[in-house]
Formats: sequence, C-alpha cells, structure tokens
Amino acid sequence: MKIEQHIIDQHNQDLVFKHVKNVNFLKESISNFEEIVAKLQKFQIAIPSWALGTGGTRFGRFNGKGEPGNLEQKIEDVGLLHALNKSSGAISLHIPWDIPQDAEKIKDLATSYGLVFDAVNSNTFQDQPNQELSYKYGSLQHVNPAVRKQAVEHNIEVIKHGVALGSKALTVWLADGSSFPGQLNFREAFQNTLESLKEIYKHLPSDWKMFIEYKAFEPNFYSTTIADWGQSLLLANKLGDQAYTLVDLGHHLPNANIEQIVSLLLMEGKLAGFHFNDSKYADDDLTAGAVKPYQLFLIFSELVEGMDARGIDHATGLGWMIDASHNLKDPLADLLQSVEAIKMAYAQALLVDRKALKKAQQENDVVAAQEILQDAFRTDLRALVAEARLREGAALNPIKLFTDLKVREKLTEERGDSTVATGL
Ligand code: PSV
Ligand code: MN
Ligand code: MN
Repeated sequence: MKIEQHIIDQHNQDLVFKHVKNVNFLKESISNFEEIVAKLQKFQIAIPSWALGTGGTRFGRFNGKGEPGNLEQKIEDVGLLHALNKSSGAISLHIPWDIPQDAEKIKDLATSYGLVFDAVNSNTFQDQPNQELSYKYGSLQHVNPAVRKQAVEHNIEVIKHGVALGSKALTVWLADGSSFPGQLNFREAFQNTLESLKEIYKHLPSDWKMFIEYKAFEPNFYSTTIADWGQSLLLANKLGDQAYTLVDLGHHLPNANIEQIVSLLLMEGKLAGFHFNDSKYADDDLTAGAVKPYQLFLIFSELVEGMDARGIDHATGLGWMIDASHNLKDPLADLLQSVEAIKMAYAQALLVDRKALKKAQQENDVVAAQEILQDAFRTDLRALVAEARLREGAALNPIKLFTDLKVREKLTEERGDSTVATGL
C-alpha cells in the first residue's frame, strides 16, 4: 500500500483553515517561529523494524492484524509512516530477524519510499535455529572463548549487511550479565566483553560508529555487564573515537536523572544517540512522551544546549531512534504518536530562552530558571509541529488520516489477519 500525495493534500485542505488560524496565533508570540519550523522539517527519527508488530510481554502476546511478515513489508510500513509525517525517513534493522536476501533490491525498495537505513543491530540475546553454541550464559562476556568468537563473528556479519544497505552504525545491546550472586566474575566478564568489542571494532568501516547500549537489568536480574552509562563510556573510551554510548530511555534504574547523563555524554563527545520510549517502572517501552513528557522535554533541552555549545548539527549529529513496542495499540498509530511527542519536546526545547536561562543560572535565580523552562514546556506547539509537516508535504493530522484511510484494514486485506512480525 502507498499513500499518494493527492490524498494527503486533500486531507490537508480539509484542515488547513483552522490550522492557519492556530499558526498565526503562535507566530505573534514566538519570535523564532520560522527557525524552529525549519529545524523540525529536517528532523528525522528512525523506526526500529521490531516495533512494527505487536509486542508481547512474558505473560502473553495478543496478535495484531495485517502485521508485516517480512522485511519488504516492514519497509512498506515505515514508508506509510514517512508519507504521513515526513519525519520517519529511516529504518533500523535487527539481524538475523531482518536479513536482506538481496541488498540491492531492498535498498531500491527503501529508496522508493524515501527511506534510508539507520543503525544495524546485532542479536546475541537469543539462540537461533541451528546455532552451534548457546548464549544462555552470555555472549561477548562468555567464559568460553568459542562462544565469544561466535558472537564476535555474528557482529561482523551484521556490519557486512549494514554496509550493503548503506547503514553507518552498529548498535550492540547485550543481555549479558548474571542472575545470582557468585555466578560471574564481574571483572573478567567486563574484560571479556571489552576484548570481544575490540575484535568487532577492528571490522568497523572508517565512516561507521559503534553504539554501545547499556541496560541496568533484564533479562538478567543480579548484574548486567554493561549496566549503565559509566560502564558503556568506559568501553567506548577504551575502544576509540568511533565508539559511543547509546541512551535508551527505559534502561536506567528508577528516577535516574537522564538529562544530566545526556549533558555529560555530550560534553565528552561520546553521546551516540537515543532509543526513545517512555515508562512508568522500567523498560516498559511505552509510547515516547506518554507518561513523562516533561522529562522528554528536559532531555531535549540539554540536547539543544549541549549540541549548540559543541556546534553539532541537530538533525545529523546524533542517532535518533524509537525503541518501543507493546501489546495494546496499533503499532503504526503508536509510532506516529511517538514521533509527534519527540518532535514536540524538541520544538519546546528550541523555544527555551537560553540567554535568560544563562542569566538566571549565573545569578542563582532558581525561581526564574524554573519559570523559563516551564514557560517553554507549557506552550502548546502542536500547530507549529503541524506546520513543519505541512511544509514537507506530510499530513496535518497523521493519526486522523491513518484512521480515515483505514490503513490497518487495508493491510489486513493484503496480508491476512494472523501475520506475525519477526522480532520480539
Ligand atoms: C533491549 O531492551 C533493547 O532496548 C535493545 O535496544 C534491543 O536491541 C531492543 O531492545 C530490541 O530487542
Ligand atoms: Mn533499546
Ligand atoms: Mn529496551
């Protein structure tokens, strides 16, 4: 299925009168309106291939309908998102779930939807059919060098797939750790992981980055070998200039100050980028901005401040990606909501009066500092974000158009109602 431009234009025509009124109202009070819109127009957030199907929990999975059953259909889904919002112009693949049989054909298909390939992800947290050695007790950390070698070789394979598709980064997330005290020698596990990553790093093309993702818990519940940003940064620093720390918003211990982590990683030039999602408890992988929109805004506020201080391009300087998946909503509608929330937080962060905030900080004016941040956060920028979409030829209201066009019903007609997307 493809959404033609004239369908989007028709939808926009129906909504544009009210939209223009809202935009004019905002323009009166926001002096940098045009600058913010221009930045939003350039901003793209990659979609993970594994978020396109209904996710499950360890208690069960309730099948969605018309889900993508292969890589081609996953690309088609992201193409639909991108047509609706013009902000989802990249897909991130997980190998071996998404092995491209014919890379050139897959690339052409993606290009036909205006998509490029974001970071490729390796998977050493599951055993695959016919796999020689098991990852039950870890992969890059494993006490047995043969298991480590197998995991290293898999990552090298993933890089090769990424090169064929035009990706520029490898994301490594490990389930490695231990579930019981005494199970693991922490130091040896870390050193094994470092040595394994060094091997993989040697195979990284010179224009590639390695993103090292950390996670404090799960599936292991006593220790995780790359548990937090300190451990990831330690590895990234030992590996070299091409290695960076990836922040997944759901991978921290409760109440961690993620905005502070982000600020310091940026300061060190070691922030890879993000896996956006939201959570109430842990790695809940809920829609970005669904539970803690103020936190998302504060993170973006640090990002804007830090990237501007270091002269980093907002659109291309970091890896922007969603990593969410759940049981209830239509995955495509959910991803549209996540992208919207991320762009909203970014727009609000661009609205912060940086000079006034600096002055308040210098003068220890705590009240003023809070007022400045909350003034930006409490400004309703929905019309501004919609204006950026309109200028890019996307839909003024992507969710409405998705519903009106009966996209899921059509996909279900095409694909059937008991498809299962490969992934989690
Ligand atoms: C792990 O929780 C994670 O966030 C990593 O990014 C994985 O690659 C992804 O989920 C999918 O398993
Ligand atoms: Mn993640
Ligand atoms: Mn996660």
